[in-house]
Amino acid sequence: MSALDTEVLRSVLTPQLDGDALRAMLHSRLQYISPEAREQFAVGAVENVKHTLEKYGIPELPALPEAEDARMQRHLKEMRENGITLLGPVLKQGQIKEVHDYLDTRKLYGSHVWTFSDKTAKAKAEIKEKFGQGCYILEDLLGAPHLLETMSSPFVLKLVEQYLGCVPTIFQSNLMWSFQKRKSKPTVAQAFHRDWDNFRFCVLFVYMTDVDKNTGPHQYIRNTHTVEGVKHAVDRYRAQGGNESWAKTDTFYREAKLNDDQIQKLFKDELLQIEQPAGYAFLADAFGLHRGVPLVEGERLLFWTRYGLYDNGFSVDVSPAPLPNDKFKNRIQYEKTNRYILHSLLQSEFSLEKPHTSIHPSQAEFDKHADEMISFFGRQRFIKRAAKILFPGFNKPPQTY
Ligand SMILES: O=C(O)CCC(=O)C(=O)O
Ligand SMILES: [Fe+2]
Repeated sequence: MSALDTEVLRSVLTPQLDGDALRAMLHSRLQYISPEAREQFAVGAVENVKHTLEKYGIPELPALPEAEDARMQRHLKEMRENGITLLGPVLKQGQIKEVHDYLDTRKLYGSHVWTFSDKTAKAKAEIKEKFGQGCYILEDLLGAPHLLETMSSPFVLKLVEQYLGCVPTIFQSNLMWSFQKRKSKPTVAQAFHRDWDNFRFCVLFVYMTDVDKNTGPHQYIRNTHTVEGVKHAVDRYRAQGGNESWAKTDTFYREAKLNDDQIQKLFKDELLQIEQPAGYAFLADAFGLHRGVPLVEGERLLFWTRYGLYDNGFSVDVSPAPLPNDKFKNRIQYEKTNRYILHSLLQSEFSLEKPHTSIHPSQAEFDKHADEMISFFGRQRFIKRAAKILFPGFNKPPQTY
């Protein structure tokens, strides 16, 4: 049997949250299902994650003090209504300088995330010359002051937990430079798009340089993070006599097929453009349409951390494996819940035993391996068995889109 087959067997037969093959199957399912099915799936997935956490004795995050809780509730409401909330400054200018002083001693990789680079560290000047984007490897991100503390602040974690419906798993964190657009290839994430990272997830973004209209402001289309929200926008557009072909709902569901100018015009009342100084943070459900506007001048450093329902394997984009925790554990509260939350970045009892694989089989590839299992279990039983582990009560494979 191939390694993948062994993994399939192990994770299907062993009800564990993080089985590689189960995770890969879920990822491939996620890429093929409709947004409606994605929302439905999320409900069952949250229930199952909660059940699993209970089994592992991982408690919910502690409640915030009263005033903090009131502020958190306001942000939570905005997240639910708009898919984005502006958190304001989370790092002071002195702290920003300390981060940059540290990063000046580190080298960069020539892509938006480490795994898509040639994996050879280079000086910033060289990256800037040759690539539109650059990034640091996870070890240097976590080695920098203040960033680990920011992504795991009790306020942010509680807000994220409430938004997702269960204790989150941080599945990726990154520091990405964007440079003024050169003649070379267009850079990643500068056209409106949805991220399909997980059945439910959100992203903490922090500007690490001052961002104005010319230096790559983030744009987010409010209320495009839910199926309902997009339906409303499309209905309203139709009511205004909008062009039918534009108003096709699926145009806005899988990918933004319109060009960026059309989207900006269509959603002009919902368009949020964030021009703020370094240290400013916002939390976004990145299933909603968003992008970083291409830079007209200068350079911009963006820090992001992605929170989801389980370890979906995306941490391999920023590091070959979770890092030993000894250098980091004294910087933050590192009790059981936080060890779980950080388990894809820092080694703990919840981390996968072997390094992650960045290979998420496509539906076809997965099915090929799954086919070999079918003679064993029968197809429906195989899918059902796997689905039951994450989604009790779920007894039909999702409709493909
Ligand atoms: O650069 C930006 O503002 C957008 C980045 C992005 O799309 C993402 O991290 O999901
Ligand atoms: Fe994105």
